[in-house]
Amino acid sequence: MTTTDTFAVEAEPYPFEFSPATCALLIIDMQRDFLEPGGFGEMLGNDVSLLRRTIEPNRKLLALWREKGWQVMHTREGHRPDLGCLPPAKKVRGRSPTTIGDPGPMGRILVRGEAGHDIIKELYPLPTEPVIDKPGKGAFYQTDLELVLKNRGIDTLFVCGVTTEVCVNTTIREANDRGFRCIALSDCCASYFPKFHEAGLAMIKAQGGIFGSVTGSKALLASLQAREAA
Ligand code: TIU
Repeated sequence: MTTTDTFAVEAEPYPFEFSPATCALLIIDMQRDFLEPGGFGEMLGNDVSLLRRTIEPNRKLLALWREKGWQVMHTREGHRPDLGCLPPAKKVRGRSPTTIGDPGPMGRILVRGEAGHDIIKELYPLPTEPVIDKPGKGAFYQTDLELVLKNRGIDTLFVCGVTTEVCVNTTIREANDRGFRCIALSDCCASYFPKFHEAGLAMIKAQGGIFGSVTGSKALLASLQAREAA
């Protein structure tokens, strides 16, 4: 691969071209707190099993990205142990008897360093893969993600993770405003509400791809294989 190599994948609303040298796989918040019982997701009243279908396609895509030597980054939503970065308005939202910072079966809920805050073992980051800790839903707010992307020469993001309409959507909107090209991988994203997953993807790709593009991991893998066979 040279830095000028370009690829294309079938996508909506039109084929998406990218150069591996300037793209990154950005995996959003695939944390135990969202995907396993006893964490933040369940505390909010959600059925966390609805997100688990994303694990296998993410695992396959991550394996391919690593094999090719392309760039990978991960994010985690969570707060400092002293809760200094937790807005009071976020702490009380949901009116749950247990809230962010309180003890749970996987440690203090949504707190950095606790078991529940960690990324699930199937997608565990390598030491060379930046992990961006974010206090909010968007991965750019109060983080150094933009600086890391700039320093690594990245202009295009393949975005996966949970949940589609919350942290994935917010991050893609933030990235789009900062001039990054985004494509969401539909089967690698999920919501606790299937209709919100569909709506979240529809909002990205509507109006000529107002925030970005959408494809599936199978289409992406197929296009890469076809390219190799050519
Ligand atoms: N609740 C919900 O759907 N999502 C979040 O709170 N955070 C993320 O999406 N990561």
